[in-house]
Amino acid sequence: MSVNEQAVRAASAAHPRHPNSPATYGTAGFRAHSDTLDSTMFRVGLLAALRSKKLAGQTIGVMVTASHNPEQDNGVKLVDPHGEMLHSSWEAYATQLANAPSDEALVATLKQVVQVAEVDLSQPAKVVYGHDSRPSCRTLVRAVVDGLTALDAEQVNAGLVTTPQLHYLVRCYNTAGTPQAYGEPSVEGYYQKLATAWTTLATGRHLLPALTVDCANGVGAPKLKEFLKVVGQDLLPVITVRDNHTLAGNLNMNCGADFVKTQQCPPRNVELVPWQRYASFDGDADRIVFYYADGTGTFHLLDGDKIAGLAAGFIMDLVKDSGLGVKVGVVQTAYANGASTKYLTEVLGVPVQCVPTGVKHLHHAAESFDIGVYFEANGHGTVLFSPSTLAAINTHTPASPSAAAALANLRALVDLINQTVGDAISDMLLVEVVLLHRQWTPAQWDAAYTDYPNRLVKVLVQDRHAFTTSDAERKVDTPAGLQDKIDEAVKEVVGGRSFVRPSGTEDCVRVYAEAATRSTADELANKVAGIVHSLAGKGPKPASFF
Ligand code: G16
Repeated sequence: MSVNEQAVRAASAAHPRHPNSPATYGTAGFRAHSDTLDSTMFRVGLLAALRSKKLAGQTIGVMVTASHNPEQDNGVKLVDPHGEMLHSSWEAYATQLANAPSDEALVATLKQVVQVAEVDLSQPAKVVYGHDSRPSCRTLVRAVVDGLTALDAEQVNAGLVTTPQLHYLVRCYNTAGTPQAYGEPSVEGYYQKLATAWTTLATGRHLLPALTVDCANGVGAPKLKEFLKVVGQDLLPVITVRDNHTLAGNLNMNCGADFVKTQQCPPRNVELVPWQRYASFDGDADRIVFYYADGTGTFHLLDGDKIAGLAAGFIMDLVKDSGLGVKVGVVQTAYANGASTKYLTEVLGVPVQCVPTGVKHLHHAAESFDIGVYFEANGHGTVLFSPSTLAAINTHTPASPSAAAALANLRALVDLINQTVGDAISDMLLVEVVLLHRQWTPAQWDAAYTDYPNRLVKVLVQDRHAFTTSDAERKVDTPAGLQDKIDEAVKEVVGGRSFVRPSGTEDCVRVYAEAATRSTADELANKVAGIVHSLAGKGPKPASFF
């Protein structure tokens, strides 16, 4: 069987390539200004159909979202059968298809991909697609559908969903009716699974004061509210703010996890009541960070690193108490605060692995542990239980009533955690369970260790692809000479650490710096940003980078 060239050519003609359409499938798929994405979406639809055919008709996911990016941007990424990110070997095909300069070239590239990837076109294809709350989604989703239709893929429209809900659905479709069945393949099934697990873990405990959640004015707002209706406010008191996902210009604007993490302050116009718990989702609800103000009004961030420490410590206690002989490991990136890595290795005694930015890298590394906890400092992460650990959790015979209780909690935790990808709703529940069981205030959680002061800066450059890195992004290889200059700057600062890497989701280079004091961390960040700017920057050098 061969590609229906006429159908593809005709469909492609309705989705001409924009000269500025994104060139590479990056950290989280394609991302760019929404006006440039129509042809990219159509071509991703084609690729999703091919990917499903390659995998003998297993369901593939397509999520239309630009997550933390501003509202005018959009993006798209593919989800593989177990709910994980598209296998990296197929990213190049996505890039090739997106760059084909004409309808004719697209047909030729498509045929080439079919040949090189050895896709059997006679296989069926099934794709589930969803989108976040961006106004551009409506038309862009239609382009995806046109791509799927051109290759006769069976389609399931998940509609408005959070990114992790789409990942969940993909895994559910592919495991339905097997011993690994992940759950009901519906958003209601997702809510039921999480609510049941939460009820098991929370019943009979003293409730904590309500958690206030900033929904970034994104899809997380309606979805969190739907979930709260299922679980019941009496068992999970939550107040939502920044929860208007339909008002133009609102999404991620001065709020949300990315704003709070990078600005190190609460969402604009949210007054923090001292010692109360707050959390912020990002635009597609796959990230979460927590925070609170102390008695002097000082802001304290509890980011992905703090979540990793909290979760790892709790799970290690449950493993020990239940008598299960399995090991916990943690995966971080270069952005992890040095103090968090020290806490994990020296206080918790847990092995820590450092990998490049991007969920696919963390997820993959976490799979090598019995229980792998992975979190990026920006609040993206989850916990993975290996198949043998799941089997042990299900079959282990506890030696005492307290071991039985720990085991029951571990079993519920397996269902509470979305193991396909980082999930703001599920991670919110994970943190809340630990705080509930420990009866901890946010300050008690925060007391585990004190972050080294740090700063993250964006630098606009001529060509971010000119920046290449190694050693899990801790060293920059090109432009030549840059690393030596960074090393010199770092040497001058007590406790200094800094690295530079190209963003995979925005057109910029990111500079991270940490040091012993706030002022030296800021100085170091500014200095390294200045070095990058003078070497490869675009536009006038900003007076200050933050
Ligand atoms: C995506 C990725 C994350 C990554 C973030 C920033 O998150 O899924 O793994 O940390 O982008 O990436 P970069 O620094 O390369 O721009 P999200 O929440 O935007 O989908």
